[in-house]
Order: sequence, then structure tokens, then C-alpha cells
Amino acid sequence: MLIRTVARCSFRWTAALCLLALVLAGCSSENYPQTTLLPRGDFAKIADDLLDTTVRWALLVFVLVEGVLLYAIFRFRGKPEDPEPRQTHGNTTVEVIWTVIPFAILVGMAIPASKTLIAMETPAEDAELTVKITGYQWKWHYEYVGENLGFFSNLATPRDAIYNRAAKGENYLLEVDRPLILPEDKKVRFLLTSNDVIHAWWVPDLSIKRDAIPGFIHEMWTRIDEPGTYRGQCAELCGRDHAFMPIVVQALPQDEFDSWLMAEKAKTPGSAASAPVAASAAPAAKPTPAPASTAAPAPAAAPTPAEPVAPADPAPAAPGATL
Ligand SMILES: [Cu+2]
Repeated sequence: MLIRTVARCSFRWTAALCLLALVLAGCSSENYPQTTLLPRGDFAKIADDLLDTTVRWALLVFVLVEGVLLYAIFRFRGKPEDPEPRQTHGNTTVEVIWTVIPFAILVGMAIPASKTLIAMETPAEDAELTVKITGYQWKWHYEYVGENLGFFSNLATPRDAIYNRAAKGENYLLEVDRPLILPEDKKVRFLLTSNDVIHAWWVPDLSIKRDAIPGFIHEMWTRIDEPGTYRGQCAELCGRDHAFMPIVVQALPQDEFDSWLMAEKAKTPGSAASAPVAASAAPAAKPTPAPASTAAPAPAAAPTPAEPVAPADPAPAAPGATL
């Protein structure tokens, strides 16, 4: 009997541990590189700090409430032969306590949340670089404002891989022909808009996710704290090839970024002649003229019904052969 009980308990523990291992395996950042839980840069960190604060409060409330509940269940559980307990209706002290404590907790959470929102929404007037991002069906255009440089960034995954005629690579559907190159540890301002329908520029590592709306400019900023490659995707259902407009951001040390910028500007003089957006562009939600693109390649032609649009602007890859 004892052996059977021990065997049953150990089976339950083993099953629980296996389940826990399975759940924790899903948290591996190696298998799921697009995560907001490993923030890169101060914009991402202030969002992550707010999440941590909120989760701590939620955990405290959970432990307190569940603790009192479990205590009450076990301490006051009745047996069939017990007499009916004394009935209580209303207790002013308890009711005041359970109103005041949640109110205090909500105020405690509202203060850091407001600070974070203000920090995220404050225009980055002190940015050292401004990049205008324009969404197209189905690619992104990046313009380095004031630098006379702009280019399209197209999906680089071969069509054969998409249609299972070739092996899928490590960064399947998350690779582009030309990534957005940014300097490390420099405040960068993004001006986000769209040329056709609503898209959303989303890079989880940077905690940046905002809609790109035709006729509007939304502003965001970041300061990436270490060189690396950060991948994202369009996060707004924008048409047939919505899944085929990934985002790749490559952060370089300042000297390498300067060299790259000089080389690109020398290679493509006048390539960023799209509609200019001044460094002091309108704040978010203020209507602005729809972004025209006079010199940049036109958006992809009407898609064929069978397969996704092939990259329309195959340009030389930027530094980083792994992209
Ligand atoms: Cu899109």
C-alpha cells in the first residue's frame, strides 16, 4: 500500500516537473529571438521596467489573496457533524480595508505608468539621427533625413523556400536585402508613415511597435545599447503579402556606422529625394501630406494571385553577410 502511494506521488511529481520543463523551454530566447523580455536600448528598458513593476504588484496581490483564501479554506473547513457557524452580514472595517488597499495599489501603479508613457511619447528633440520609415505593400523604405540617403528594404527569403521547393534558412521570412543600419548608443528618432495602407513597424527587442498610417506621421525613438541584429515584422494586417515584409535593424559601433554612411552616400548620390520631412516634423496624429517618393523606386506592382511579389529593388547588401 505504502509502495503504491509513493509510486503514485513520484509519478505526479515527475509529470509536474516535465510540464514545468516544457513550459520553461518555451521561454528560450534562442528559439524565439523576437522577444520584448530582453530589452536592447533605453526605450525598450523603460517599457520593460514598467512591465516588471506591474507584474510585481500583481504577484503581491495574487499571493495575498490566494494566501488568505487558502488559509480560510483549511482553517475553517467544516465537518458534517459541525453545527452551523455564526452568520455575519457586512463588516464596515473589512469593506473599508478592501477598498482602500486596491485604491492605493492602483495609484502606486499609475505613477510609474504615467512616467513611462510621458518618457516614451516625448518628442526626441535631442536625437542625433532621424530616420523616416515608410510602409509599402509589401516592403519598407528608410530615409536618413538630412543625409541624402534612402533605400527600400525587401524580403530576401527565396521564393523557392517559401513554396517548399528549397530548404528554409535560419532566418526564414525574417531576412531582408538591405537592413536598417543604425549607430550604437545614439538617440535615433523614427518618423513613421505609410504610402498605401496601414502597416505597423514592430521590432520586439527595441519594444517599438507603432502603426504606419497614410497621411500621418508617428514618432518613436530608440537608443540601442549594443551592436547586433534585431529582427521584426509588419504587425498590421496590410494585405496579401503582409507576412513578407520583415524588418531587420543592424546596430553598428559609431565609427563603423560613419564609414557605412559615407560609403552609401558616395554610392547613391541623390537617392533620398523622397518628400522631405524636416527634423522638427509635426507631432504624431497631425495630418501631413502623404509621403511621395519621387526618386525612390515605385511600390511593387499589383501582385500576381499565385506567389508573393519578388523583391522589387535588389540592392547590394549592407555590411553583415549574415543578413
Ligand atoms: Cu504591412
